[in-house]
Amino acid sequence: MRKMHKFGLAAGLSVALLAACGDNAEENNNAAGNDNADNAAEENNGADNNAAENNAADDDADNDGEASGSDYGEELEYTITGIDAGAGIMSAAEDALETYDLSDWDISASSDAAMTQALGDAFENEEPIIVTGWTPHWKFSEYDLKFLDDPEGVFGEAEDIHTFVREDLESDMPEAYQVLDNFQWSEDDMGEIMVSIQEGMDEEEAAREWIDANEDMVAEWTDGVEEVDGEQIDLVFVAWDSEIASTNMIALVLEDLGYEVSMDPLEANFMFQAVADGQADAMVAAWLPLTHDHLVEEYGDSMEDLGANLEGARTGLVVPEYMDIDSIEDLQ
Ligand code: PBE
Repeated sequence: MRKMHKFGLAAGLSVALLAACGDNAEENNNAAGNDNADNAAEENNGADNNAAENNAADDDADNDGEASGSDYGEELEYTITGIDAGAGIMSAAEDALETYDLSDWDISASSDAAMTQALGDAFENEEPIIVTGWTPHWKFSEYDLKFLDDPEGVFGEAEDIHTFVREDLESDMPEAYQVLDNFQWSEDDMGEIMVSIQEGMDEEEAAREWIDANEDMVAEWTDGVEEVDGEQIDLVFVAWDSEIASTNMIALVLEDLGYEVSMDPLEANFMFQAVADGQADAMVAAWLPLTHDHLVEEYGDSMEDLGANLEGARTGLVVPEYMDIDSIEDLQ
């Protein structure tokens, strides 16, 4: 049986997720109840924009759907839609503002759930939006999106996602250690679980479905590993959709081996700290070499890096295909 919420932070997260869902319903109703798209757009903007900016934005949209980077700036109130403040991609995005001289721009902190919500709202009205984005992520299957070019390489090249375990896990829990050490899958694998969850499947069910469909791969990870008898193992993660998918999946594999698994969502730095302190046993959510570099620098010496469980992930600034910009430089 899986335990959740040991660190008591999940309650706050759930509230944030619920709030995001509530917003969604309200905006959908507005849009649906409105025959005139312009009115709907005006109502959506009205809350925080001034009238002049709304008009400018509407004119662009009405004319030819094209706007230069600076027009997008005004339309977006020079705001990039970010995720949780502790995410590595948020610091990378701040670096990007500096490197590309985008001092007019800000990054708003929210959450993965709120960011994808905003993305959905933008697509509904074909409005511009810039988000901190990454792959693997279901948003790329749901929406036509593109990464903005990053000629200065602020977001780095491809990232790998590493598994880290606490010191002494190998001697304390050799079976779990072996599985975690063997665990390796692809972007598509992770993506399948993410899409199922996005389509409404329960997280654990989506992970189970993937495991059932990929028995051979799972059998490689557990090859020769002895079953255990209800030993407790604590996994930590951050509630990014990618990590929700991977952590649920590996938790089930460990449960199938006989472990009692707890899964606790934390902020990124607390996730690293928990493993470094030995409060938690493992996490499968460290993005390297760049995204979590500062956290590995701080905590890496006190834990064990079991290497990449997924190769070829990517982070950056992401926009709808219908936007007429291709590079972060276009925002200048
Ligand atoms: N992410 C997803 C994380 C790592 C996993 C890119 C949002 C981050 O930025 O820290």
